Amino acid sequence: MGYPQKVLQIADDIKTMRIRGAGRIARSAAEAMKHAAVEYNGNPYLGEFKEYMVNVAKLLISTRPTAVSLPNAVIYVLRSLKGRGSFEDARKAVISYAEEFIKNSEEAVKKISEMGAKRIKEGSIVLTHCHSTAAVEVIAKAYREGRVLKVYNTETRPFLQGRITFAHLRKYGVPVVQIPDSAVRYIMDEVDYVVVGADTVTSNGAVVNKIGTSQVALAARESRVRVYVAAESYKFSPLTLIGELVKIEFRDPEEVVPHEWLERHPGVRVLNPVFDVTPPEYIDAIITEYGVLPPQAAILILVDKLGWTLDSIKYSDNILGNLEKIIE
Ligand code: RUB
Repeated sequence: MGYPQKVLQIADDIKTMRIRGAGRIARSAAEAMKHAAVEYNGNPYLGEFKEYMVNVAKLLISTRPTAVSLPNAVIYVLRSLKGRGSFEDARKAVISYAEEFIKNSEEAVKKISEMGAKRIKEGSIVLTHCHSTAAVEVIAKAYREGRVLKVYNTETRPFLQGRITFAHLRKYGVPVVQIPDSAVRYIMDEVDYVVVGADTVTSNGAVVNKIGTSQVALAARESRVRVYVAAESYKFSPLTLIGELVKIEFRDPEEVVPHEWLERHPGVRVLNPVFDVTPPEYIDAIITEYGVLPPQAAILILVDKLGWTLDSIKYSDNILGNLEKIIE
């Protein structure tokens, strides 16, 4: 059985980065799961429906490898199938869990903006990198409260997500100064806070975010500038509790250099890693919807708030290969 057009479109939009940013990716994936359930036109048998939903989940999870928000959102919705007695009951459960995930996710960003803004002192200069909805919302709220004077915003090569951040901050009326990524250290003496988002937070508080974030954090540390990470709880990775490493995505060299340049230099190697890891020592706090935490307390979100235990991480090292187990 094929998948609804809208599901295929969302999967393709995530892969090609028309939908991007870990939070938006997660919400769109939940939306796709909902659509898959609404538009299911196979046999009305529970077993068949479950198999179909697992396949949709696999398709969505395979689109991008780094942001854990994607499998976390899909698995949240897939879990709704556990213990269902009938096809109709299962279909309704998928729809309501997907809606619940999206609503909770939007509320989490709002709470983060409120708590995060309070951490910024009046009259501050903030630097941000890439485009993070959670970080932008913290900065915009802080600006409305008179805490932010100006934002330095990196262009974020090679994909230039900084231009999206620029547009959002401008829409909120925040004074923004665009800088190339290479100007971060030059400007850092003027900066009071770095505020960035996260694609994945590991159980030891390391933050995986857009390539260059770790360089920004390094420069901030040298200048004793505070680094805040705005991250909803579904950015925390349960598999890192059992020592899994986060897979860093590498994208097309043509995002870095033009096609003609590559043709003129046959055999040239161009690397395009799109995320990097900032260790917990370089982060002052992670702002979540459950509160502002030192990065070393990341494990509390996974265990206390999300309820993970070592025993419950049964799908271990290969999520894609073990999704069926989640709904047994
Ligand atoms: C986006 C990126 C963002 C995080 C957090 O990378 O690294 O900082 O995803 O964003 P890409 P948000 O553009 O490659 O998806 O706070 O919006 O979830």
